[in-house]
Amino acid sequence: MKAGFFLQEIQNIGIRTITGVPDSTLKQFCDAVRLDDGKTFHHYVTANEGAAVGLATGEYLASERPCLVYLQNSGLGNIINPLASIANREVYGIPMLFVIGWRGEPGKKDEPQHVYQGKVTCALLEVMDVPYCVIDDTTKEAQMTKMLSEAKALMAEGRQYAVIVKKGTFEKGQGAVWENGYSLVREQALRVILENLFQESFLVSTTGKISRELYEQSDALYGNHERIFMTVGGMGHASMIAYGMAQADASRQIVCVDGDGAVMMHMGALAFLAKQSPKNLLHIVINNAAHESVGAMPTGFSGKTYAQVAAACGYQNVCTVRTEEELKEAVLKAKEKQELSLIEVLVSLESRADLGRPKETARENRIQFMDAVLRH
Ligand SMILES: Cc1ncc(C[n+]2csc(CCOP(=O)(O)OP(=O)(O)O)c2C)c(N)n1
Repeated sequence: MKAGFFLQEIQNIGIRTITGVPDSTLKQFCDAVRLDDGKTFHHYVTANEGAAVGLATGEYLASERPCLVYLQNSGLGNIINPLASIANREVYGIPMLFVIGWRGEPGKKDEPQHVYQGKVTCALLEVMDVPYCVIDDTTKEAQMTKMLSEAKALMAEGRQYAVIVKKGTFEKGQGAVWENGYSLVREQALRVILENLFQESFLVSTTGKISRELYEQSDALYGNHERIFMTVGGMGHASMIAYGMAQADASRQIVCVDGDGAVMMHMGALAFLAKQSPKNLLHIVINNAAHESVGAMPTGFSGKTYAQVAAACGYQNVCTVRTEEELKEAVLKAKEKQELSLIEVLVSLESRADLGRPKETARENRIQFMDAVLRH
């Protein structure tokens, strides 16, 4: 199905606002929304999926129009609370249409963080009182039109409806391409971080390609990756995992390697970390101004730097760097200072097409990591 056709149908059922957090399964849909560029739809990338449900609620209160909320099924966890406690028909009855990318579909090979979430996706919608349909590359346009007219009827009663989208549903169309103006390649930045921190620290890395690149780079440099805990799912929680480790034993140096989209997702962690101010935690934010791992949709960030946000929260030592030399200098300074530090690294949108994935299971990685930690 063409994403353009889907958007046309969405318009026909009265939707004017599209909001959510991007997903690789929905890349063609996301690209089509970006290329629309506000001509037909208002479009907002929110900090997290629950925030999109909030926005959709406000749009309905103000205009009686339902919104489209798009998300990867990993984001279901983030919408559960506003869905159950605001939108559900036993509360306010706020209509909205969810478009959900289905990672970890049973029977299809996918990464470990998607397996369980994929298995419970339909059951979660059922228990949340959200009727749904499932679409794939065999779904005909006429079927889609019918499903969306059912969605429209349900939404007229204050209900929600979900379209679950299998991998490969939307045809490849015109990709939305942009550059962020930064030249440092993320993988080179990660190499500098490893060269200067791996041997004396434990790293907690964020969801997406940052973890995959760190895994490969640390294997290349040191022949192992045992000092890296990859937060493969639970996007936005790496810094709190890092804090959990830092507070458990102050003699260990902990480095959180975060992404800008992930920091946005649960930005309250910055305020919490500043209040605790662990001396043994270094927070590095790799900022490419986008959700690069899932198709490079720009994040909804305002343009101020993450270093400024962290400083305003109360981090003691912050800086923003753009080159390998600046990064190395910032890391050495943070090591010397021994206070809560945040280094924001501005990187380009490049990544390798042949980037690998961890070879072990998630549980094996966790065991290797804990062995290394407990040996320390
Ligand atoms: C709760 C949740 N929502 C969405 C996703 C899909 N997802 C995986 S990686 C990623 C982008 C991460 O962006 P950022 O932290 O900026 O790192 P980058 O990919 O740009 O390196 C997204 C949205 C997810 N894994 N979990």
